[in-house]
Amino acid sequence: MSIGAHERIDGEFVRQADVFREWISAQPGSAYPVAARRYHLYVSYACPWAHRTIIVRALLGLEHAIGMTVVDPIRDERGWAFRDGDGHTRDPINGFAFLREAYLATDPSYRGRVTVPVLWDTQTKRIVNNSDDDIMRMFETEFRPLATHDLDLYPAEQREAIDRLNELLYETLNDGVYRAGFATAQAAYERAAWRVFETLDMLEERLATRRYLFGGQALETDWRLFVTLVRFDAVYVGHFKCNLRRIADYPNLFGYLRDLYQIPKIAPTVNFDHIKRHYYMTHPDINPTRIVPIGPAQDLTAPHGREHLGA
Ligand SMILES: N[C@@H](CCC(=O)N[C@@H](CS)C(=O)NCC(=O)O)C(=O)O
Repeated sequence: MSIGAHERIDGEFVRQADVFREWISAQPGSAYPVAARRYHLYVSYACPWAHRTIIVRALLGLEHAIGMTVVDPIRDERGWAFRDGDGHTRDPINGFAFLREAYLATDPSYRGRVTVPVLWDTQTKRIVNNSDDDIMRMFETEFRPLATHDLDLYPAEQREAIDRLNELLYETLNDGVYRAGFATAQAAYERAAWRVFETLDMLEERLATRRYLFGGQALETDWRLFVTLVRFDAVYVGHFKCNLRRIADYPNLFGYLRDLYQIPKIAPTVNFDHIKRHYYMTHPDINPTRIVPIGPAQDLTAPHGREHLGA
């Protein structure tokens, strides 16, 4: 299957671990020093993990310091490709035709999956990091001096709580929807799908009294959650069979999704055309006809009514 990773145990989907995990740092003597215009981000608007890095770059106003190139959402057996099209372009940095070339330039013996996001170093001409967790954190912390918008998405006093909730959300929801969608056995699917909704139910309650997950300001965890919520009704309900409820059926979660969507600079990072075409057209085992559904009819710009919920 041409999906995101993977061995399978009992019909269960297991995501490949990230391979390149070098750290860009402001520390003197760092092999990868923080510098404007040295690093370049290769992303897909379709991919939730890449989407997180796009969001953090935008929120901090790092666009001037870190370039970004978007791949074609349609991926065939050759993998992610750079082509001119609606919302995606050729690679202006290296002239690569395929993202695979970045992986092979970094490690000629690389045989793993070629995934987005990728943070490329234009100086050493190799991938520094291909983990969305690391890339987000480096942008949030190491690159903060270069940010044009001063924003702390990972406040020191909340780090433990953030890390804890991130882990639960990743296991049950961010990756949980994939475990449901890519399961090849009924039991594995059901296990994953029930957990998705247990977590959504828990979040619905949590967001009844708090505007964002940790109070009055959206932090890293909110954005990690957002990328899954924004794809949920458009893709995960149908394509991944997570159809117990839609986000639109959860009043608090749906309001919260609209609230986050309406934060300045976020809406342009959400490309439903790329999202829908990518999932429905590049998982032939799940959707062999490659037909892209017309819905849902949803207005994320409608009033969210959550301003009164403070901390
Ligand atoms: N763990 C990775 C996940 C990245 C990932 O799995 N990306 C998917 C797209 S959503 C991908 O590029 N898959 C390509 C493939 O498996 O061929 C991260 O931290 O960024």
